[in-house]
Amino acid sequence: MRKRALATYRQMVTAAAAVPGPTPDLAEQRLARAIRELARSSAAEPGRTGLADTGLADTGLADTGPAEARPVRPGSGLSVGRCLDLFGAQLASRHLDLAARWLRSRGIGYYTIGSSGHEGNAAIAAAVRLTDPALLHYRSGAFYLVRAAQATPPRDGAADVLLGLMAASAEPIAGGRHKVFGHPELHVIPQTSTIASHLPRAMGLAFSLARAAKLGVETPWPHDSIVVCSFGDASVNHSTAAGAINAASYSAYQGLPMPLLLVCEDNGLGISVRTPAGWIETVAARPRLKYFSADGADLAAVYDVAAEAANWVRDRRSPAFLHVHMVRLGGHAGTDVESAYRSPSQIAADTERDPILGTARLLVPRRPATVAANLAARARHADNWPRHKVFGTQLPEDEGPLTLAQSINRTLADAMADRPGMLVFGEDVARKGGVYGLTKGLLKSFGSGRVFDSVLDEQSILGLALGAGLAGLLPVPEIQYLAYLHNAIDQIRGEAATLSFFSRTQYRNPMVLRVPGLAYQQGFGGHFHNDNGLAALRDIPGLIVACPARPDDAAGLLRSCLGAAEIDGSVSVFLEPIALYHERDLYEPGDGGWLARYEPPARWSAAHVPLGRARSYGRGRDMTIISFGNGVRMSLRAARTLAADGVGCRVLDLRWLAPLPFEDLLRAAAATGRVLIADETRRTGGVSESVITTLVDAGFTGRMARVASEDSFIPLGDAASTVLLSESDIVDAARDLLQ
Ligand SMILES: Cc1ncc(C[n+]2csc(CCOP(=O)(O)OP(=O)(O)O)c2C)c(N)n1
Repeated sequence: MRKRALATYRQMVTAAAAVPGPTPDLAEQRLARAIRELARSSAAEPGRTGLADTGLADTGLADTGPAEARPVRPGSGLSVGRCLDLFGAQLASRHLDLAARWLRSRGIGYYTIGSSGHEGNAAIAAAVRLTDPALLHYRSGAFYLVRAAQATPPRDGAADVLLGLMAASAEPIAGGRHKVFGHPELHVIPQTSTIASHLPRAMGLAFSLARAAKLGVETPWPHDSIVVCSFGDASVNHSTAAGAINAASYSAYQGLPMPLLLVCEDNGLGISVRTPAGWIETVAARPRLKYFSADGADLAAVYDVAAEAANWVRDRRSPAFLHVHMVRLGGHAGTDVESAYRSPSQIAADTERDPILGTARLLVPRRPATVAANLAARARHADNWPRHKVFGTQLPEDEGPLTLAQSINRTLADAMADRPGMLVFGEDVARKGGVYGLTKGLLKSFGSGRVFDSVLDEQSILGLALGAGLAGLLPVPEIQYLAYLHNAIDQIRGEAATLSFFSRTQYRNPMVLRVPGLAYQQGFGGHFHNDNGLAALRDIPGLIVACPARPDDAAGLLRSCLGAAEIDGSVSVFLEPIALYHERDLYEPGDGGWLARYEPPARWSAAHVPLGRARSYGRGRDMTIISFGNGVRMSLRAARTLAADGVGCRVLDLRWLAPLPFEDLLRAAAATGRVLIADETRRTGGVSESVITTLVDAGFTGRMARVASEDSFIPLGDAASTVLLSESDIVDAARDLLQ
């Protein structure tokens, strides 16, 4: 999939670079140069430009053959193959928006109003005919690209658009006079930037197509054409739109033919002004104007509804109003500072409805459920579980506050009670119940067929898990200490993480690997029992690394990892901070601040910890301390010390170390503009390197500092504290950062 997207993009830029022109003018020369650069940068580092990296795994759907003819969703008229083509157009349109800003930043592009968030209009182009005249909204990049591809021979629509952005004289419709979507061969009639001013003409054209046919006068369009006219939601209030909609309805009411498909691309905003909820529906509620609506993030729905609406207009020669719910991504235009009038949560909510991701989800096979839905379904069946057989008369939710170790133990037991195929195995996990008691009682409850001591060989433990996952079981192996994972890590790197990738998702080996690790065991055990190196895990593509700090998070994170394994075949490493296993207190001895109650099944869905969501403590406005694992408790204690100095901190527990919780991280950093990362892993190759890089890449301009453990193995005895991050390191660094 990604390859295909990249190919589309490269094709697009190479073709644009080769746009012919008898005497290339300066703009064209600049364009060619700009595009060559763009092509080079995107080819070299697609992720860095943000142009081609959709974060999608290869789905295997790029195959040709019968699979492409199947509906992309049962009951939809959109085939997989067509959907892939439209997805290419959607991506190319998004790239064009990015290219517009890129060109602008170099002073060689002159227009940055984009189509981002509106790419669902690709399906509208697919649902009507090439020969249906179209008068388009200025966010119709994807529509235009689909149309261009429909021409014989296909046109390179991306090149047309790029030339328009650069005001090049070779631009095919306006000759560089303005950036418009238009081309006679594509039957796209160009529009000016005066919003809604094209609606009266569209109405007039629909009327005239029918009238010309009646009069026996030839037009450039077949007699059964329909007119497609798209516009924004704020634009419907303009008197030109109101007049045209009224005239269309009025004509139809009188029984006159009016083959007009009005398409309102509703993103809820007109620059900064919100369209009241329900307003568009009232505008469209006109006599003889048939109303249709679709979710613009759902390409199959847009296609099906647009096809139905187009057929309705074509067959009856009567107007229809297609209301498509879009989002606007990246502001109104390149110059627009959206944060001045929209809250971060509103902006973030729109990104959740990104149509590109919507199409990607459509194309990714075997996505029957989300982890949240999986949890909700399990909660519904909770009454039927043999929970009392496992827990006796006292269910874990009635036990009172639990430690991290107890919480993990109860979560494992609950998960096993509900999943007959779940296995727990590793060194000493069965009879002994684990070195730290984490698997205590499981053998008794579930028997030796499901809970067993393995051979003393980490490679075999992981091999067993790989085979179990392949066979349809849900393996939850344990590697006794993080340091001992390394002698077998290729089973994770070279086998577990790659099977799905190299088999194009035809095979998978779901697994949740529990690994007690990290340091702070008061000098006991030295490096091999205090390993704080995670780089080897964080570097494995697709591997999920979860690290709970608190008992309640441990339960939520573990359930999410199990759910992801079941649903997606994910491989997760569940890294348990040994030093926090039996910790009870946060600030003072006996305060019980590090204990938490166990959630009953009915609350699992509400207490769900989605992959990629961090946890925030406090609302201080002076500084954000970002941490994980043992660092969370130290940071909370440091925050209390700093509060006594009058410094307000908030603490962010990353919880997920791979992939990092990108958006929560940025939000927490932006909330104070001052970030301290408290990282118990090593300064080199540790987690804080990635956190800093993430912030820098995202354009965070506030102050940043980090404290981490030394680049050292961890010695025995008191010497351990000389290399490990300490609470006082955090307090000192915070004070320095405030200077
Ligand atoms: C007649 C007219 N008045 C003002 C403008 C300035 N303007 C450009 S876009 C826009 C908002 C249009 O919003 P909407 O119709 O919802 O489309 P969207 O940009 O949200 O897709 C305005 C006010 C214009 N182009 N034309």
